[in-house]
Amino acid sequence: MYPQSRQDYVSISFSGQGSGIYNNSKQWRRQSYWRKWKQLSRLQRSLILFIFVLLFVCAFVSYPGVTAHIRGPTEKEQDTDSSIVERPAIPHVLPEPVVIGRHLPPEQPSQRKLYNRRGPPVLQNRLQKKGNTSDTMIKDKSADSKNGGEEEGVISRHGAVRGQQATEGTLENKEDSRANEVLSKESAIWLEAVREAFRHAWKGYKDFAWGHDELRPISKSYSEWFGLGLTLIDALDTMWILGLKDEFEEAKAWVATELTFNKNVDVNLFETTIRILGGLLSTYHLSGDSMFLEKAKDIGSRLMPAFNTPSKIPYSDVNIGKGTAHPPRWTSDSTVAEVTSIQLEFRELSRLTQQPQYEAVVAEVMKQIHKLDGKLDGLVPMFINTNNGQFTHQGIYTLGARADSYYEYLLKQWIQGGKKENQLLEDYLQAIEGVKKNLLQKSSPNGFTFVGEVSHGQFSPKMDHLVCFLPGTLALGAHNGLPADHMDLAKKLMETCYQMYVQMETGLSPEIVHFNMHQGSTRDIDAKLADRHNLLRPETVESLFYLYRFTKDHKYQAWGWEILQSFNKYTKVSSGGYTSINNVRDPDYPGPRDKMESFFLGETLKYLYLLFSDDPNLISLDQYVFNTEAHPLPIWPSTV
Ligand code: DMJ
Repeated sequence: MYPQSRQDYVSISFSGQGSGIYNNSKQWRRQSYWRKWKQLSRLQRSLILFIFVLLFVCAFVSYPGVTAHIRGPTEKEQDTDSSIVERPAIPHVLPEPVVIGRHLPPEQPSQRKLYNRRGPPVLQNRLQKKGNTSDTMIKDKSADSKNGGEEEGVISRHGAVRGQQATEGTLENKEDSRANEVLSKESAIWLEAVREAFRHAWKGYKDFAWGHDELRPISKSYSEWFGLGLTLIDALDTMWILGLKDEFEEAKAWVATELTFNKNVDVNLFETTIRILGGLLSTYHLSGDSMFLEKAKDIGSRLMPAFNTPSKIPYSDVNIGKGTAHPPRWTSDSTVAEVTSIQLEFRELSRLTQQPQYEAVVAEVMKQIHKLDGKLDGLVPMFINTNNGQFTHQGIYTLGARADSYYEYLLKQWIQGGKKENQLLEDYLQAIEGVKKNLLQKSSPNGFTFVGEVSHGQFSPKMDHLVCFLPGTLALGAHNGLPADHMDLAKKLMETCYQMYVQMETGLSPEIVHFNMHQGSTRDIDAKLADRHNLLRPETVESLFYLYRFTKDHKYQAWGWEILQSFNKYTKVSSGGYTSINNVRDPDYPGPRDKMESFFLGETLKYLYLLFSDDPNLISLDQYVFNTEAHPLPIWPSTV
């Protein structure tokens, strides 16, 4: 039933001639223009005609698509052998701003492929010119082997790098500055796309999980891990960095008034340190608000009972209300990565509070691990016993789960402390040599360099997505004066991590991949059924951020842009939030897992934002060091 009668509609009618009839009205208007034209003097008519002709000529001359045919190729557009070089044109119009969720990339499959897989058109042009697209890289690799391993791919194969540069110089510069201009506009679009993604994720958290640990976006509910508002705290400094002031203020009010650590709850020492203590400390530094420092002191002191063990290697779990600690029920072991990736935060807490006990307990752990037997060329096993302080379950060496951030924190502690603690540096350098010697291999058919695992002397071509922190860490080391070949390796591994995304049907990486190494393989990367989930992890975009900061090579931004779009396409939940998925190889049914991990806001979106920003002072890597949960902590000022 209509709520109102049809007579209630407002009807618009034209009065006078032709009213209400579209055709008649047009005819009437035409007649009236003609009458007016005839009323003009001859001079007036000539003047109007002249202006029309002038406008037409200007438009014709300034339209490059038309004049290019007339002008023909310029000198600079010709190669030395006079054949016309195909230059991708810089588009006159920027791609339509991608407001996530409302304007997805063009729907035509061909366009979508270009846009999604290679970045926006301007970037593609620039990458193609530099021979930087992924396709070109694969082609280059085969060309390289034919060419005795020339590094420069397409250009150097012609042996004309210098000559070509000389003849193309001016045009290159013009194109470069124009491309840079367009790129900086695009970068503004990308930054806004990250903000939009954050707002969308935050909306879900706010609507359905406010003050709880994690959002369950599909069931519009939440899950509790420690019951400490984990996502909210993990996201604080991201909001600060993204400039989301209202969201930040609202979250800050919750921390000030609702957050309490006086709770009878078991928390994991490592997770609480990196996400909560790290998040509070970094937000204190960025905002200058001492409330965050007070909260950090509170949680820091409540975590200390974890270190009361026979060996001084901490237990995994602490009851922050009761002040008791214990290992997991089934073992007295702790994980090596966990006990060696709490140092940045505890050291900073000591520096800020002038209370040495925090630094002392974590330094003791490093000292013991430094001396332990059971390493393989600097590589550590995955478990350590809290009673006797010895490695257990020996024989498995990985840069993935349970060992990963041990390596990251060796380097980062050294940087945090002003590059003076040589033992940390030596352990790091030795470990990287250990990686090169024992874990590095190349895949077939495309020769991607990857980091596998060793299990009781056997190499396994398995790599966790977690390992993708390594390119960024290697690049950070090289930036801080470590050997240049660390940067070379970082670039190769970065390409591999990108391939882990791009070779999957959803454009998202699985949790674990297996590389093919035998001749005749048709694809480099496989993912077992049980390993095909994606938890919205940050490691690849984290490394892209470092690689872009240090090289300024825009292909890293383009790769990050593709990844963001894949997250938007396959993990975004319309009512708010993003979800982990079960199967990155099934674009028709990726299988939502109904969980948004706190690190999606704490790390993934933060690193994407920093990757797209061209401001090297937005968390300068010479002033800050990121903890393993992407919370920036200051590099200590030199005391000498
Ligand atoms: C985060 O909690 C940290 O980055 C940690 O080092 C590894 N796991 C997650 C993200 O994947």
